[in-house]
Amino acid sequence: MGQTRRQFLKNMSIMSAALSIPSFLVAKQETNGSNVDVSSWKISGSHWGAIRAKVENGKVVDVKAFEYDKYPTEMINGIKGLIYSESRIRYPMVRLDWLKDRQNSDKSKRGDNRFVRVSWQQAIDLFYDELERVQKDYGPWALHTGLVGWRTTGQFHSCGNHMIRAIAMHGNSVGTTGDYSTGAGQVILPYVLGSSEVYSQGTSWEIILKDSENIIFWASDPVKNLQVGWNCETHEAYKYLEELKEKVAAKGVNVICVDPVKSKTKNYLGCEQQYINPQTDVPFMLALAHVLYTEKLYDADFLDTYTIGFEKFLPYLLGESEDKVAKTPEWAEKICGISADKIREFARMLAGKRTQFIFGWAIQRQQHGEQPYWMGAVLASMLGQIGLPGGGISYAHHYSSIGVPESGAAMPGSFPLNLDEGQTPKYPSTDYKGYSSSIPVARLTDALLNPGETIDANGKKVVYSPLKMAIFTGCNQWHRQSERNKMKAAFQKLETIVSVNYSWTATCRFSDIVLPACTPFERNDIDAYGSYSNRGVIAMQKLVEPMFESRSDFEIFRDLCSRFGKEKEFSRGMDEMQWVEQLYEECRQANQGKFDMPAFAEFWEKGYVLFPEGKPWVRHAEFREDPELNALGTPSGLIEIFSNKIASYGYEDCKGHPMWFEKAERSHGGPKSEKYHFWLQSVHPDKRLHSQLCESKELRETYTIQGREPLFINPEDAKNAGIAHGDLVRVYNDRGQAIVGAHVSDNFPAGILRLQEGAWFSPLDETVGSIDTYGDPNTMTLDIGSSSLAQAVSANTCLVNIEKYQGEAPAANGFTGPIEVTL
Ligand SMILES: Nc1nc2c(c(=O)[nH]1)N[C@H]1C(S)=C(S)[C@@H](COP(=O)(O)OP(=O)(O)OC[C@H]3O[C@@H](n4cnc5c(=O)[nH]c(N)nc54)[C@H](O)[C@@H]3O)O[C@H]1N2
Ligand SMILES: Nc1nc2c(c(=O)[nH]1)N[C@H]1C(S)=C(S)[C@@H](COP(=O)(O)OP(=O)(O)OC[C@H]3O[C@@H](n4cnc5c(=O)[nH]c(N)nc54)[C@H](O)[C@@H]3O)O[C@H]1N2
Ligand SMILES: [Mo]
Repeated sequence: MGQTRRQFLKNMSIMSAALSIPSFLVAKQETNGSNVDVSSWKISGSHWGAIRAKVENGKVVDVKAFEYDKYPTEMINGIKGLIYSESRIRYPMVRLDWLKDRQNSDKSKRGDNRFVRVSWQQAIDLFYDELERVQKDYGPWALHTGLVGWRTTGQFHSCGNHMIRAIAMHGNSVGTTGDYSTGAGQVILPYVLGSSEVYSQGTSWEIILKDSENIIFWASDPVKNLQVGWNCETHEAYKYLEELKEKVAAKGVNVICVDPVKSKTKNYLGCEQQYINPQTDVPFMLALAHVLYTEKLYDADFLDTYTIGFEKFLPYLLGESEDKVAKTPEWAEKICGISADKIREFARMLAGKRTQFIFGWAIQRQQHGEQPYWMGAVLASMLGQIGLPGGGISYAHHYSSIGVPESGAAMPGSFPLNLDEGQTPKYPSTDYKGYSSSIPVARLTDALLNPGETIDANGKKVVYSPLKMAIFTGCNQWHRQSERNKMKAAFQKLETIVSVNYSWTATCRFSDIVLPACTPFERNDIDAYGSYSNRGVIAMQKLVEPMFESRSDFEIFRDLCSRFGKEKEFSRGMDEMQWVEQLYEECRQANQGKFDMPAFAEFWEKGYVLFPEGKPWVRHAEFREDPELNALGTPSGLIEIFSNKIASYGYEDCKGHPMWFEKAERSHGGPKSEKYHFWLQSVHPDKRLHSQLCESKELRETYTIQGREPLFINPEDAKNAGIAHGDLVRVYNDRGQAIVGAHVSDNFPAGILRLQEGAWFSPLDETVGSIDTYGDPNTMTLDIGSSSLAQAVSANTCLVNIEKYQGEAPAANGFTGPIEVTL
């Protein structure tokens, strides 16, 4: 994910120093540095923003927001707890059974958490021996490496890059394609709009605030999700959300959240709510299109000039194609739960005014997740406002302050991911024996379980290889992937698993060799300030020395390379500070004549450089102006309502135009809803970044219930199940079960439950089926590909049941690290 996102990052403002802190974001006023002189405090950066830290006697004693961050997040209150967490990996550890029998170990014992402490020397030797064995006995098809996780910020210590480059120095491996975030969206949208859209800069908030009459937040919760960013987050977008709130209060704009639940954004803005049954956005959109068409409210000129294929979609819409079902409001209401009258009213409202659609990503993280995005583009095309100020469609305004104009400044590059020109691996073989050299990222469990099997993916065939060894770093596989019990079985196919992390996650527990990395607060680095706005460059100054025996990923992988004589090739003979300085200097040179940057020493001392804000901008405006000169990247250069290319693949589950496909399981009368009564949504957590910061005890204790992850539940549903706020609940389906704490809230309608992703998987024991004692939703989510096209994660297609937890509950066991044993 980092690499694709980085490609879009190019450009950025002097920020106003006035400090006003909206209470919705920060729990404690003290997190901002307004009333303390923090200029002598060290500076660092994170996904949660830039920080100032006070260090005394080698210990971080206080953390505050960077003085230019006007909207800091409460998550920075978790940083101390992260550095000093009881989950820290202290020493290199090797799983007991693996240490005894190596690749022939009893794999069913993986996850029993019994580990032996070893020296660094021994650990790296074991790691290297395994690489040698796998390349010699098998080949590149037997080794899995993946790098799309949310490793911490910092351009030099981008740990996935260290891992990929070091392993590439040794030999080739099976990598991944796509990511968990936008797996379906990034595959479908290039066919429709000619670019991935999801990681592209969007129309500036300033313009949306000025020109939009309707703003539709569709499955989008920016107030919650803008707390974090891919690079060091600036939180600048909140300024515009604050203005939007004022405009809503003054009735100057019509804002509607289309969402099965009341989101943080809806509650913050005080805007309208359009409830919708989960996973049924496509029927609602089809019915809106039907109204626009039959009432002649659509823009025929726009369709003629800027799109192709509407005429091939129309028979489906009108019920004149194979299925003979007209997609009328009366048809849709039974599925999506919005009355036919309301649908008509909604369509007329959209057409009458300048309308900006803002889509989030959770609706493409479901089965057939390609469809709502494609149908959204069709709807926006029918309204004819794509490319106009305050109109059209966005797929990313909840992400990394997209919509804040780019400064235009160059940002620092990163430690190289690939080999340098002329460098060759020790084992250069590229003979994959007919197997694929990469797999769609969310299909790993399937690949392990079905070696030799061929699947469809985006017009190609992927052949799974019999993987023998896997390396995980900067990601938490046992958080991000669905279906734990399936994983428990699948991982037994691997002979050796290596994990590098600073915290003892479930992924470490289910590994064989575990290496302790240090946190970003224990090393020096440099980062972009603002992932898209390119507002500046921030120093990440080492706050404290690496804890216990931890080392930076750079040192770990350099050490590995030294085992096969490629240490210098890996590091280019430079150390940490030489790299950081070089990345800064290259950036300074790229900006010369355009943006002033001080010499490195001055920058490092001060800790940051800020650039002036860029100019507001309208997405797709150039295309609208001249669709020939500024053609889209689709085969026709136009918006493709019908895609000949997708049609040519002949897939049953993704055809030539957007369609409604029933889900494998769906609440509110859909498949399996008679057996399992609740839809489980596993959205992104409010007070964490996925599984990061879950280990931070103080922060965790601000939301857990009896030490468990909160299960958000409607008051009526809770009452009917005999559950009170604060009770322990068993949540379960055929795939798994977990103990969680009931958080009763009327933000959630009947039949809908929320368990936030990233809750640390804490199984009672290693056996398949044992209960998760903390509340990871991926214990229960469904592991299927979105469709033959994207093969993306489908975690939001998930039904469960609940019951009050009876008897004494076992303690949540995931946060205390390994059980240390001796051989
Ligand atoms: N049910 C459900 N599942 C989901 C989702 C969902 O919506 N619902 N969302 C999906 C999405 S969009 C995403 S992006 C994924 C996220 O999945 P991940 O990216 O795997 O999630 P993180 O918890 O951020 O894991 C990052 C891990 O890297 C470690 N780490 C951080 N910095 C460093 C470092 O410098 N060195 C090393 N060695 N390790 C480091 C952290 O300790 C942490 O364990 O989850 C996916 N899973
Ligand atoms: N605080 C915080 N912010 C984050 C992250 C984090 O972990 N924590 N992670 C970052 C990352 S990696 C990513 S990928 C993005 C994720 O961004 P998204 O995937 O957009 O975020 P979610 O919070 O999962 O879901 C957003 C909204 O979609 C709604 N929704 C779910 N299913 C449906 C549906 O069927 N129909 C409709 N209409 N709405 C639905 C949910 O109720 C929720 O309000 O967030 C980023 N920001
Ligand atoms: Mo993501």
